[in-house]
Amino acid sequence: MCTTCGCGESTEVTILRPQKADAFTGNLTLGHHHHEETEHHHHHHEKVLHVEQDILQQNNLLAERNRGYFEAKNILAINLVSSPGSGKTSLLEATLKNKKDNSSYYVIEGDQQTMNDANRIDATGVPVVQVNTGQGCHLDSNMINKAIKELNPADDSILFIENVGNLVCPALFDLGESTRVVIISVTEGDDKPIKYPDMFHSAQYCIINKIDLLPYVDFDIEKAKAYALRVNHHLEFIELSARTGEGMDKWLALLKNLK
Ligand SMILES: Nc1nc2c(ncn2[C@@H]2O[C@H](COP(=O)(O)OP(=O)(O)O)[C@@H](O)[C@H]2O)c(=O)[nH]1
Ligand SMILES: [Mg+2]
Repeated sequence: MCTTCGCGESTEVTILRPQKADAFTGNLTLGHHHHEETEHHHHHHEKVLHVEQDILQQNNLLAERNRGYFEAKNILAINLVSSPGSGKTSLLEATLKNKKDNSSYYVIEGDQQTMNDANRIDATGVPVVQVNTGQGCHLDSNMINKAIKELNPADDSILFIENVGNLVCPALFDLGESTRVVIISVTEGDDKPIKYPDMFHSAQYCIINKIDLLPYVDFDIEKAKAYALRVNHHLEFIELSARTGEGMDKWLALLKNLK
């Protein structure tokens, strides 16, 4: 849980546009509510629980406002979650390069540090902002609220939110998205869905990426799916390779369908 790892108490994030680092909106101090009682040692466990509920409740309130904004503007907001390196940015690059519809696309990139991913998206010509979370290991609804004010996505567009690479904390934080997609790559081991069930439980779709590497690793796709279905029997799967493009048609068709 985030209050255990401490990320819920991190307050400094920066929101940046590629190549315009001087035009950034400033250091945003995101005020998570703190209970003073946590300083006391008495009833320690009880107090920690209160703080955790408070952070998540605040997050949920603002997430609903984001959701209302997306609904009013008919924006499809997709939250991409996974461990670091499973291929979120690669999938986005392949998606943006191959898009066939006329929808406008926008991207919010989340990482603790660097503009690397925003620069990769910027190279495709799609508007993007980078959220650097500093110590934080997830995006929250407040960061998304600030980022969409900076990005100003058009009506009827598709907004991809690439969350911080982490299979634990982002599961807890509703951003106001309409769709959550968890990505697992075949180099990560097929037992991840039962080791990190919250993430697979909170998603509607599961992309199994890097299938071009299947001959070299002992990843059992059917086993991974069975584990994932054990924690979420509604989960739908798409197997693909962001590198070779195999299976990308199914993902692009899903996007069209969701829109
Ligand atoms: N072989 C292979 N490598 C991939 C694929 N997708 C991503 N990668 C590589 O995996 C690494 C991490 O990818 P990245 O998109 O940065 O992952 P992220 O951290 O989830 O955004 C990079 O070296 C990518 O080139 C794929 O489908 N096949
Ligand atoms: Mg990335």
